[in-house]
Amino acid sequence: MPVTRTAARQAAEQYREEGYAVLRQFIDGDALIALKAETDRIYAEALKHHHTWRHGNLCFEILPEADFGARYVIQAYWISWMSDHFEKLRRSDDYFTLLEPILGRDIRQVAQQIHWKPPGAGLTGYRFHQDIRFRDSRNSYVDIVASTVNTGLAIDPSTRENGCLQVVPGSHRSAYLGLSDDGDGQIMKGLTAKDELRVAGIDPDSIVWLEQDPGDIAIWSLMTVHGSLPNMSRQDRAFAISSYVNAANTDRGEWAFRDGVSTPIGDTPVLCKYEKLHDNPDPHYVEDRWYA
Ligand SMILES: O=C(O)CCC(=O)C(=O)O
Ligand SMILES: [Fe+2]
Repeated sequence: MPVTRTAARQAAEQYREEGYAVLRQFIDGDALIALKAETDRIYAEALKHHHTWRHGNLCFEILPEADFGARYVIQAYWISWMSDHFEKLRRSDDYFTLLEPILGRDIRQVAQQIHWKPPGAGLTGYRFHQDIRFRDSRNSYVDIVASTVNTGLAIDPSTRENGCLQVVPGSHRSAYLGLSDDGDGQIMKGLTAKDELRVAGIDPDSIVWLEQDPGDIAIWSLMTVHGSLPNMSRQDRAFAISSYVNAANTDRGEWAFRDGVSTPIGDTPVLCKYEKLHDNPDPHYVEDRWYA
């Protein structure tokens, strides 16, 4: 069933009030089955690489067997470059219906990711943070917070056991809190201590666990405090994250909608949020062992 404008308006309203919302059954039926099959295909393709691999904006983040006993894929970036399915999904009518009440009719996309939490992989949690920490080039945007919305589509069930998203309602009104910036700032290493939240003025009891059935989509802002635990179950959690920006306020990102019209990616990748795109646009391995 297509997303209704009423449901999208309600989600936008909750997003403005609380900093997040969930729209249930954003994708269902055969479309959901096809999405799951395509996600499995991408995982298998990524798993052919022994280490993290990059080509333009396309990237597979690999945990190598040398360090983890088995090889795991934990993230893929900009799969539009290898998947016609995801290329069409990111600029589908349903996404436009969801985004228009928040961003208007001219929309670019600066992030397209799948996150997996393969059972046994260990490093599959995301400490609490605000996504603005991942926007290095803030000068490339006017009013970056109001111009951006992040979306997370559950492909597998996303549950307490396998590390669903957790959000702090109302935190989108706060300043940047510096959560998880200590040490090397890697958000996938370790867990957030409750005291770290308290020191930042957040009551750990206010955290909302956003369980999602496959096809449910969550939205949150660049300032909304959120995180997720590592997978403690035998069920993987594939989750498709896309970040969209009001195109009037940036020249970053791939076009998604021009005056509401779905717009495909061009022949070459454009600068999104990966700053080093033009340094080495050819296929290459990245062996930085950030997890060590
Ligand atoms: O996949 C998740 O659970 C959350 C990921 C996240 O918050 C991020 O990548 O910024
Ligand atoms: Fe995040």
